[in-house]
Amino acid sequence: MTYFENINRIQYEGANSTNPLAFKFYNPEEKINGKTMEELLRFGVAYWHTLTADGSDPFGNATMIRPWNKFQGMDLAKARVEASFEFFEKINAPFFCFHDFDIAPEGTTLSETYKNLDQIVAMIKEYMSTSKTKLLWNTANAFTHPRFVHGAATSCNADVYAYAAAKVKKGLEIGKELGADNYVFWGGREGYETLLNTDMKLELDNLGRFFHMAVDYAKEIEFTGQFLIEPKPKEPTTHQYDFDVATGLAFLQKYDLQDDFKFNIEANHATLAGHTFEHELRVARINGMLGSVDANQGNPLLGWDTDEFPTDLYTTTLAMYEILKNGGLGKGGLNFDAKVRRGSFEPEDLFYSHIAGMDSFAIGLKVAQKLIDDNVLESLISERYQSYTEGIGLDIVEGNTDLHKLEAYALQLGEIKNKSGREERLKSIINQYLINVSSGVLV
Ligand code: XLS
Ligand code: NI
Ligand code: NI
Repeated sequence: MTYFENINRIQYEGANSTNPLAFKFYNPEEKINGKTMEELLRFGVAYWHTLTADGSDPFGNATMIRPWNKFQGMDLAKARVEASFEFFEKINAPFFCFHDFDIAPEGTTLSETYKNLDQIVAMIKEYMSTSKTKLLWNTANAFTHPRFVHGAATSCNADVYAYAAAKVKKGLEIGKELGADNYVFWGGREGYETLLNTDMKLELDNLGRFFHMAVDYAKEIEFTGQFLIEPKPKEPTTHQYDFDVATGLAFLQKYDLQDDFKFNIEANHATLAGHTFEHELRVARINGMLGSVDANQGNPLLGWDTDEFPTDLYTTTLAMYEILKNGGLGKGGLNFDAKVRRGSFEPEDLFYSHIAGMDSFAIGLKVAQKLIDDNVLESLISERYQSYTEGIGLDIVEGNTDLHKLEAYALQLGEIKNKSGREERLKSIINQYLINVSSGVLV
């Protein structure tokens, strides 16, 4: 059966194309610094937003018109698999991602849930054998069902903890079966509402133990995917434990997990934490912890996770700058953890949204590469920190000084002179590159 009847495979047609169902900038085969755009960008489709979500929100019912909605239960799950691989093929997606809950309905018992999952996983495996689309990551949904009301690996209820552990165990088996490149932990309800009823230390210690058990099990079954933590500061809980990359890193270091994990950084979670997307990428990068990306954007006027498709070119450029400086994403990718707006309810909106996101990151990639090739930011930055390359600055960097020496040096200083940071000049240079590179003036 065909689900997207009137849509053919999306092709690259170039910047002047007026065909809404074509890529204008994302040319998968085009090489940037020796690698194809497809290899560098590693786009992924998020199953939950694209196949499973229905457009309902706290104030209104489902709006999405989806050709597979005529089915129910396991038939619906199977129809979604068929539709998903048609979509992956037509949008030319190299990867996809899912939660257990997105692909198969929960049964009345855990063993029934496993059975449902096994059937769908077998079907996905079959489709994958003839598709180029691979599994970027999977994860366990331990936040939707009422049993997770007080959390999962940080629940006050040990039975819930055990149940969540079982879901992760199954998730790792599924990841291995489908050859996932990564396994993600987003702390859905791992956080708290009020300290009045919370043993924060026990919850965090339990979370540390939980991750150690996951690492041990992955070794036991020889699952070789990269483990990723996806930070988020709030929503659904008021205080999410994995607030941002810096908080997550301190947690991993405290529990001696830093060598087994990296981060999956979501743009909208960064801005909810009061950071820019590129800040989170930078913190991860300079600590060797940049694993993968949930590519979306928030709405600056709203205080929650709106998960919009990424279209802000300034942000995609600065994000790709960090990713290129990181030497790429390794096993990670750019997963569109993004949903069409509730008003964009027709099936073809799924194509328009992915095209918008893929083109926006393709522009970001090209502009970032050009900024790096021309040494634009780095040359200004090295000039700015020039004082650390000689004299007292070099002594500081090389660890050859102490407070006595620095005091003696400071006492003989005359008036200290600083230089301008040139922020506005830099922003206008980035604008110039954005316009010139995307219009083909600078190649
Ligand atoms: C929710 C998260 C979630 C994770 C996967 O805000 O972004 O979708 O990516 O559990
Ligand atoms: Ni996400
Ligand atoms: Ni999110």
